[in-house]
This record gives sequence, structure tokens and C-alpha cells, in this order.
Amino acid sequence: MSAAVSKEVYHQHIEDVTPIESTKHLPIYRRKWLLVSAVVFTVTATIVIAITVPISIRNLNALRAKDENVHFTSTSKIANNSSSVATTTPKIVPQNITGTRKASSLITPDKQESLHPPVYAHAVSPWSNLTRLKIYHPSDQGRIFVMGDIHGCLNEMNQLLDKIQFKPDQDVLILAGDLVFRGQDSIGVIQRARELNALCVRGNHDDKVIRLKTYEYQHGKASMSPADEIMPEGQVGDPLKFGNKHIEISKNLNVEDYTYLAGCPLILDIPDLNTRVVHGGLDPLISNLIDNDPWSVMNMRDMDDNNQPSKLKLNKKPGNDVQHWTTAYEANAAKTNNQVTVYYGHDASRGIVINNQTVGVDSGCVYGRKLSAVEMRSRELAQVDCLGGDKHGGDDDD
Ligand SMILES: [Mn+2]
Repeated sequence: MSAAVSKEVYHQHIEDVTPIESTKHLPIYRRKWLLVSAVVFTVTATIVIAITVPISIRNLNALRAKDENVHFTSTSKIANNSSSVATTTPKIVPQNITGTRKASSLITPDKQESLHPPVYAHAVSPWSNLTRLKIYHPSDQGRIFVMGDIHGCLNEMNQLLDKIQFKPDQDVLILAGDLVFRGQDSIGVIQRARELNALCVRGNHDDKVIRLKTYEYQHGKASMSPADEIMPEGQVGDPLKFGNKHIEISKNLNVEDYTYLAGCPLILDIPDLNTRVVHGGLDPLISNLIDNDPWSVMNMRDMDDNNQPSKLKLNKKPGNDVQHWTTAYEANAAKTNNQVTVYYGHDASRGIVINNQTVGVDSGCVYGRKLSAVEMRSRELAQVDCLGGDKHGGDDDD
């Protein structure tokens, strides 16, 4: 178990890393023009900011004085609930109710006050470009499916969508992470998910692909060698070598694929349905969602002897407290009257497990077993058989 990390390192996720095009391949005269444009742009932007910011602040203060309960965003009107969670889970006032999911119904809380890393927390990679939490307010109509780890099995994904007669204009698809790796067509799965406007959470394999790609955007492909050198990321839970097998996927991502995959949050919260979706799991003892350690949320299976999340399947022996995180979660929920259900993937060895408040949806498609989807309101299960994919073994067998 790693040592506790400093709050500064843990906070690195707050900085968004935006892909930038490399300029190294441009001819000299174009680089000069680029430099001149950049200088002109910076000077203009500075003047504009200097003029507009004081005015905006004055306007904002006037607005706050007028009505402290109403906030505006660029796309939608947000009104606070009167409950204590209102500031972190603002509710969208529907502008136009139809059966389809509105882009504005998926929001990212703009500010989260509490961030207390648990003692076992790992550093968050500066290349992870991670959103910890998104909040989704579904419409009343249509079905909401949570689909387990697809791992590049595009054919099976399409067969399952056919089987449930998925209607993109009415139904909602949520992917429980690990869209990529091991299977035949990881890029195809991302593109299909984009087509369907699927919601998603980040899996441990998605995370590796994103980190490699962000590094490539920032430093260029040529800097990613030698293959056995470790990418500089600090004390992360799973250091990556430049030659890591996930680079086969990251190098083929276009900007839209990257933006989609990086946009899958660590945790998708659906407060209207008392439900959350993560890839690995949630520490049952952490009450503030964003205090969860990202690496653990993407990787956890069992709780170890110290009641801390582990990626391993540990052995329960007389006298130790080893148990699957869902066992601890269900017990804790019963004790504290917590009504929130958590959907998760990542644990193919256990397969489909539908409990009171935890629903496991990874049934090992890429290992030649099944691909599964559970409808959230009815809890109906749909499955298709899988051919499986190329099994990369070795250092990434989790
Ligand atoms: Mn996984």
C-alpha cells in the first residue's frame, strides 16, 4: 500500500489538460507566423480581460444581491434545491421536456469543497485529465441500461443493442468502463458509444489509454521512448512504461475519441434514481463522493485486512476481515440506512451479481463469456454470448 500523498499532488486532477497540436512539423516561416499570431492574440486577450472582468464582477455582484438562489450558466438555468446537498448537486430546470436526453441534463459540479484524501490514496497522474464526478438527471421516460466491460468487443456490443432493441432517441446507455483493450476493435467501440451519446465512467484500462495520449499531445510521439522507460507521473498506483500495450490504442485515437473517453467521469451520480455508476467500486466508509481515491475507484475488488480497497481478490481466512467491497458496502448501507445503489464492472471473475444495493455487470465478454446490460428501473438483465478477443497477458492481466 502506498504512503499517503500530499493534498497538492492529489489535487492535480483539477487542472484540465487540453490537447495541443504539435507545431514541430511545420515549416519555419509558418512557425514564425504562429509565434506572431500568438503574441497578437495574448496582447488582445489581456486588454479585453482587463476591461471586461471588472465589469463582469460588478454585474455578478449586482445579480447576487438581487437573488442569491439563482445561478446562471451559459447553457441552462440552474436553481438550488433547499436541501443541504444543493450546492454540489444543482438541479436543472427543464426548458423543454421530451423523451430524449438533453445535453444540459448532464452537468459537472463546478466546485467541490471537500477533498480529504484517504490514507491509502495514490497520486493522480498529471496526464489523467480526469473529471471526478458528473451528475445526471434522466428524463422520466425511456429505459436506462448499464452495460458491462466491452473491452473492444464491438460485434457483441451491437448484438446486445439489437437484443434490447435500443432506441437512441428514447433510451439511455451507460457504459461501466473498460470500453477498450484486449478485444478486436477498441476504437470502434468508442466511436459507437459516441454515436449513441452513451454516458460512461472511466475504467482502469481507459485511464491508461488517456494518460498515454495526453502525454503524447503535450510532448509529441518522439519523446515516448525508450519503450522500457517509465512515463514521469509521480507516485501513481500503476506506473506506465512508454512501450505499454495500451499505446496501440492511444496512438489510433483521434481528438474526438480522446475527448469522449477522457470525458467519462470517475463517478456518475444519478441522484434522482438514488444510483451511482463506477468501474471498480466505492469505499463504503467515505461519505463525500469526491474524497474517493481515483485509482481505487477504478481498480478495487476486495477490502483488505485493514479495511482498505485492494485491486486483488484476497483470500478470506479465519480471523481476517477480507471481503469484497460490495459485502462491506451492503452491510454499511443497512447499518446507516443508505439507500444508494452502486452499479460497477471490473470483476469478471464474479460475473453478474445483482444485490440489494450493488449491481455487478461485468460478465467477462472478452474472455469468451457474456456481455450484459441491466436496465436500471426494472433491473431486467439482457445478455449475449461472446467470442472473446485477443488476450493480452503479462503485465496487464487485471
Ligand atoms: Mn477493469
